[in-house]
Amino acid sequence: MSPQAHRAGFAAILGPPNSGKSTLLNRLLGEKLAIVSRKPQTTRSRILGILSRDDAQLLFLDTPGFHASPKAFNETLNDQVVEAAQGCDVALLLVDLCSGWSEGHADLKSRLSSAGKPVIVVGSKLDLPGAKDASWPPPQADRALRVSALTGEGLPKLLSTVVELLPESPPLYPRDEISDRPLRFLVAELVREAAFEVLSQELPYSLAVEVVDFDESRPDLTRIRAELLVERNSQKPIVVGRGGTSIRKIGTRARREIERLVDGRVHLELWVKVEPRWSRSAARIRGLGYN
Ligand SMILES: Nc1nc2c(ncn2[C@@H]2O[C@H](COP(=O)(O)OP(=O)(O)OP(=O)(O)O)[C@@H](O)[C@H]2O)c(=O)[nH]1
Ligand SMILES: [Mg+2]
Repeated sequence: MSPQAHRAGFAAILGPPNSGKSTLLNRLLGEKLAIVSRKPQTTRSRILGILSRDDAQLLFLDTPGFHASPKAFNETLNDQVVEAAQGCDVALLLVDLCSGWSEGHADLKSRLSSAGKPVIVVGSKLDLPGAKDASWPPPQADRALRVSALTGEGLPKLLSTVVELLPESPPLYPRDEISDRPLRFLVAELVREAAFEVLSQELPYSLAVEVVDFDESRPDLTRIRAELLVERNSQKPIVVGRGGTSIRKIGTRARREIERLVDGRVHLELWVKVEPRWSRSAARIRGLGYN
């Protein structure tokens, strides 16, 4: 292969909940595409982040945390993880250095290796105290490196390792695109992230966000109306907060992030709506973009 040949392909970011997958994606792209929180199971759907360089186009797939649970909603999540892994050229298997290698890692690693996928085992959160002393690399890893998505340490090496494993190919997506998800979905996710931050422990797990109106007709202001869906009447006052304080805080935080994403002024209107059992309906989950 000639040294200047262009490469392109998919790298799936896999790992247990909270291992830092979404943070890594955002840092690699330099954009807030995927939402991040301290709570596990933040990511609900596959998100593609596109990094176009002169020599290569890297297509990173953020995925929900990998784990087993009998609930319909969690099964949908696990299917996506397996699907993302099967469709990729390279798998990045994240290991939080402070939590270590688990049975889930070993299982996924052996499934990927028997499917012939190159796997880079990525130790995450290298900046945390104790991370550098944690046992490394895991014995099952044939390629392993450690990174911090917070400081950027190890990321250039990670990128060059991924590029070497990608097939020779022209770019697969337009070079100016950063994601395959519509802006509406990214906006809904930023509202969900703000709700995570403001409500913290009180957040109903089954909170979803739907952008119901997205008006870009004025050049100086984007008007957005979004609904926060909860499953029970009793959850509505939690999201609204006393005298509306929580919903106002969510709106302020989300608006700031959305203004960065759309690069302009935003008017954001939020409503809380009770929609019983949305998380039990596969069609509704898809409709909300969580797949
Ligand atoms: N110190 C430090 N914290 C990190 C780093 N990467 C992620 N975190 C933190 O770890 C937590 C989880 O990060 P996420 O990126 O949401 O993890 P995830 O793997 O996408 O989690 P799920 O989507 O829930 O599966 C957040 O509080 C992040 O701020 C890192 O490099 N250093
Ligand atoms: Mg995530």
